[in-house]
Amino acid sequence: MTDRSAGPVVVVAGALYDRGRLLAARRSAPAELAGRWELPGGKLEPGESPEEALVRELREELGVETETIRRIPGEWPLKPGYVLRVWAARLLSGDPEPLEDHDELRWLARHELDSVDWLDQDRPAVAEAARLLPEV
Ligand code: 9L3
Ligand code: MG
Repeated sequence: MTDRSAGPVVVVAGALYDRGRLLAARRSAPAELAGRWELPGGKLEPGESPEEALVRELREELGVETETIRRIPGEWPLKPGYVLRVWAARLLSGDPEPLEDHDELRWLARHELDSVDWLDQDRPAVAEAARLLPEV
């Protein structure tokens, strides 16, 4: 049984910015989420800080090295017992590729953010993350 005594399971996601765009990733699994778009990331492992977890997840899923910049304010419920928290991040090296859990990636400018079918839970997080994008 999952020990929830320390609070909800934290899922960290990255608002990864490059040249005025935000990275969107299309999930390939599990079946009920496949085809929907998200800010990439995953669950914290024991002993990790959220920032460490995010850098690891982005390395595993996208094959890139990143650094976190700051937390995007807010916290969004996922399934019961899970919450989503988002950090702004920037690329240090590499070109993101959908190595694990995704089958397509897109860099979206502010005016393109509505062009993909975001996971419901990611929509408010993306709206908050969009505030750091240039106006045009
Ligand atoms: N989730 C939702 N939005 C996100 C991320 C990274 C994750 N931006 C949800 C999907 C899964 C759970 O959190 O139900 C764990 O994510 P993962 O470890 O499968 O990426
Ligand atoms: Mg993931």
